[in-house]
Amino acid sequence: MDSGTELKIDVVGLTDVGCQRTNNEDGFGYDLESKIFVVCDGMGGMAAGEVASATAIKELVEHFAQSVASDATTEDRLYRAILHANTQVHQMAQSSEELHGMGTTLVSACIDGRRLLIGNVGDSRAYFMRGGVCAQITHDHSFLAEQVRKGAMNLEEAKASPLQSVITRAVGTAETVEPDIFTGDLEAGDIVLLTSDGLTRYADAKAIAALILGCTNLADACQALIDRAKQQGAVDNVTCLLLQLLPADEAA
Ligand SMILES: [Mn+2]
Repeated sequence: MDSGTELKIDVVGLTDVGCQRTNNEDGFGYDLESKIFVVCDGMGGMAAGEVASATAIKELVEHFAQSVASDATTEDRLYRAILHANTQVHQMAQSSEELHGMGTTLVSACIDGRRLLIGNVGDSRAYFMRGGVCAQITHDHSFLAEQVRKGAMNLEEAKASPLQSVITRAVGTAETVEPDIFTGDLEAGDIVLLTSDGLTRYADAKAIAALILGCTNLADACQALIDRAKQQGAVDNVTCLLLQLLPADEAA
């Protein structure tokens, strides 16, 4: 097809409290007009985790949408929107005793023509799938993933460690934050998954690909991913946001 043709975007997001927790600190959000998509996994006492994730989602999406008129590159707009979300969550955390110390992971995708940009902080992940093959794009900002990357631990040791949820970067816990930004090119048919650790502790890239390929539409695929985590006990909240790029004339 003509590579200049704009791709249409199909999107489905689902979040589930899981099988053990009583509250859901995960969340997702998007704005199809400005083509920004985000999943956050909040942490903090009482309801603070929910406040952190909801605030980060709202502030990121709004800031990114409002910056569309600026001269900044899309990379810069995404980067600044993450820093803005960090500032807002951090200021709110400082403003009350109950919210003190709250924070959230953040994984965000934006689509700029035929380019995909991913920005992340923490251990929520982005995966990319083309031609039935799924690969993790982001690098977890977690103690165990960093030990493995440094060669100080192997994957088996990391899997057996009790330190599964120790993250090394978060949105809102400090005045500043350093997101990673990844970019790639998009083709019709490509699928992007943004997801919290509530899924990835139960499904690797291969399992994710198999589940998505076993479904005939994006909504069923999103539900199948959530169901996989729940069938295995879902000790944590589970959130999945799936995007698929479609040729303009095939969009639903
Ligand atoms: Mn989680």
